[in-house]
Amino acid sequence: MKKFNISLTLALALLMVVGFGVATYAAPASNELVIADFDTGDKPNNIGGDFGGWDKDPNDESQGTQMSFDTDDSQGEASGYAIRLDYDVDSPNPAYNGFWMKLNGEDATAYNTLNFYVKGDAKAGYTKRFKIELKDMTNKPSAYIVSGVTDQWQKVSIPFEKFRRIENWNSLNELVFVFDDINSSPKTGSILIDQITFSKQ
Ligand SMILES: [Ca+2]
Ligand SMILES: [Ca+2]
Repeated sequence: MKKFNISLTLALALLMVVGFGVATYAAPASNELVIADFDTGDKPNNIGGDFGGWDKDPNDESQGTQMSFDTDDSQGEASGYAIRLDYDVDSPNPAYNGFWMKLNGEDATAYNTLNFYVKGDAKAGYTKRFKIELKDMTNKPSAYIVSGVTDQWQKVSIPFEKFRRIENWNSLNELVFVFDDINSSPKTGSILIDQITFSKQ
């Protein structure tokens, strides 16, 4: 019996060490939630949401956004696969299109900043400006203009308070990237997006 007790004591001690190790590892509360890193090269995003390109008028072949996965060998967090958006708002008709991503009712109350990486494709050309819209479950779009895009990866961080029409941060519906014939210059080009996150700053 004594031997058993010693074994049990050792086992408990080992369990405590392992348990403590796990607890220590998990202790720093994550202050960043990855929404999409695209690194599987497939849908859905990291929180189970669908995404894709959208066109104002799918029957108008003179405009549209084609989404594809793009490998990128850049350093840093934006790596692996990224999303490539080949946009065309050069049309005789009013033109806007882009990229949508479902947020699946994500509760963002623990965070205060939307982040993503962006770069333009030097070969294809790219707009330095585009619009994003964030929507909660009421679906009222809160718009924000992203500017200063270059042909190098850069991190864009937008404080939540810029999205003025969001009422319920505990249940977000969708993030939308918009190319339109007002903000996009040139009117055809390619933008890459990667590592969409919420963070607490
Ligand atoms: Ca990536
Ligand atoms: Ca066109």
